[in-house]
Amino acid sequence: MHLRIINPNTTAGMTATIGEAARHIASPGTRITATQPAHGPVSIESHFDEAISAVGVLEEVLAGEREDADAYVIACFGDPGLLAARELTRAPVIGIAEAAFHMATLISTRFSIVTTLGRTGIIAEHLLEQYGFAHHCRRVRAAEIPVLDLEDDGDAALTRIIEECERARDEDGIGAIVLGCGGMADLTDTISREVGLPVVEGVTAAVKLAEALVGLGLGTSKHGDLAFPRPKPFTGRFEGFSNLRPVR
Ligand code: 5HY
Repeated sequence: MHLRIINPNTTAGMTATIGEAARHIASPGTRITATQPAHGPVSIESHFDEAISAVGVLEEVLAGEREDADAYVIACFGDPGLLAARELTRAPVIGIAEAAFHMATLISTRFSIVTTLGRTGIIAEHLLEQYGFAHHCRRVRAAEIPVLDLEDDGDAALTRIIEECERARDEDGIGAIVLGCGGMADLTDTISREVGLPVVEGVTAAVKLAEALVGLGLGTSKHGDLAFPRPKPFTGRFEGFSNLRPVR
């Protein structure tokens, strides 16, 4: 199968980290394309960043439709554009937050999230409510590191993340930790070893869920709200979205 993993921010180094983690965990028959939008924020750390990045996610899904992608992963912990992306394809589209929440509840009754900046914690809280996992999550914590510190100052960022994970382990009454950033995709084993708890990371969780859905012959339902968007003119910078038709 062909899996298109979309890093919604425009930092190619983070896309490479995400792609490498995905390829490491993917089954032999899974071909991974890791990509990011040509336009958008270099990192996603606010509601504004999320909103802008969603357009790039949708453009990447449309590109994937032309390249016969069998499934998509949206590799940002805010799952930007997830439902809109599902409207554009019959393939499965999985957000890394949703994937991580599902996986965490299969191995523990309670988990905490450790993300980057505290100001984005509300986005994870909204997703927990939206997806129905709020009562499983004890706390959304933050290492208080800018997202790109994961690329630019990795050792110091890792230390901060481990310290917050240790506080979660000791204070939150949990059985597992969810990492709250696509840029943490390569840190799972190190953190789990240091902290002594199972660590669930969204990119790798989403890759395995995508493989499972494709293997089961399941894709995005076109009955109801995730049907293809009604074709219509779009104006200005979005003129290219005019009269969209399903590619397949
Ligand atoms: C992410 N931002 O996964 C989120 C992390 C966050 O650029 N990639 C980003 O804090 O929401």
